[in-house]
Amino acid sequence: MTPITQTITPATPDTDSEHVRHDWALAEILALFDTPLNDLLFEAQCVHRRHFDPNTIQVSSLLSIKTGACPEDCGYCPQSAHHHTQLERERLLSLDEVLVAAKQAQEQGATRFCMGAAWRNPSDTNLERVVPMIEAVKALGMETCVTLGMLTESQAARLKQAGLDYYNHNLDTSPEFYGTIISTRTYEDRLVTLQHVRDAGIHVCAGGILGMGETRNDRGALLQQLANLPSHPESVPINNLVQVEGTPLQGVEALDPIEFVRSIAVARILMPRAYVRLSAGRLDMSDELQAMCFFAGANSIFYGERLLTTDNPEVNRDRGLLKRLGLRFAPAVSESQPGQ
Ligand code: SAM
Ligand code: DTB
Ligand code: SF4
Repeated sequence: MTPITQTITPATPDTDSEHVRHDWALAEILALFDTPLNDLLFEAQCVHRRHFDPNTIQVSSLLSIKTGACPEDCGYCPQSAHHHTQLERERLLSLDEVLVAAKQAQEQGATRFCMGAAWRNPSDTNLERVVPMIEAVKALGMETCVTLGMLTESQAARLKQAGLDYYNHNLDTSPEFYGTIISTRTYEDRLVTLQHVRDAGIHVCAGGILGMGETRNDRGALLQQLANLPSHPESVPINNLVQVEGTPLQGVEALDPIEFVRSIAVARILMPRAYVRLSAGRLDMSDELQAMCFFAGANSIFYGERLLTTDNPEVNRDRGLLKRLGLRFAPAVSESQPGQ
């Protein structure tokens, strides 16, 4: 099948003042959620086409560089020391181990390599051990992303100096629902870390998790928080909760898949220039559901058989799916597009 290569010409000029807002009211967002699905998808697809090639998907691979025994109590997370999961804790991987994984991801077609550590925050010593990993992965020609927990201003500056492209730090849910999921750090702590990352000039990757038992208002309020940041995150991962035995959220009622699609569409409309990533949870999604998410404006995925500690679809399944949908892997953004 030949993928469509033509990008639709913008119907209106693509200026910030016209399309990119930072003053969304919750009522406006809930009105979008309430829109008949066909209308919502049509609007999201129009917004998407004004800002992106609709047939290209950004592809990132993940590696857990330090697994388990995390002091935080995030209710969804298998890596929290507060929960009794089957996970083996592991020390920080060596530079060689990281490079082997990055090269393999690159050979499979990933253009960004994301390294995650189960830390509340990195110590300065640990940060210096991650710096050579960032430098080495970058030297392969891949974009780099790390997620290490909370950062100070000087740590963010150090990561920028190391050449880091993206820092992932999620808001996870609405400010109102947050306290029922995590007690060991505040929403404000997360916003401060995002500010340090932004101020250091590192691209921000920030999103959340759906399907944790939150209401539609909470989903809307999460997207409102993200869209009303001083600048939109360049990357917005929308995770569907991966339920892991031994975590407090194991057994929570799964989210209606159509509501998940609606959430993607609303994220696309609120943050027109952001890469919206269909993140954790794809393993349990049908090809048709994923296709709807792409139509709703998701244009990025985690690719590779492992997320951090749980499984992701096999690369052959993903390759087959993208081929059937006529979607192409995007080259590294730095090669193809000006900064957002
Ligand atoms: N410890 C760092 C932190 O929390 O910022 C970095 C790693 S942490 C695992 C990164 C993100 O993974 C979390 O913020 C959360 O959004 C997501 N995550 C963790 N467990 C998940 C699960 N079971 N299902 C979906 N997303 C999950
Ligand atoms: C994000 O939003 N999702 C990724 C990444 N950022 C670090 C992590 C998903 C983790 C899913 C559960 C696991 O594999 O441990
Ligand atoms: Fe620790 Fe991050 Fe998991 Fe929370 S999400 S328990 S901070 S690894």
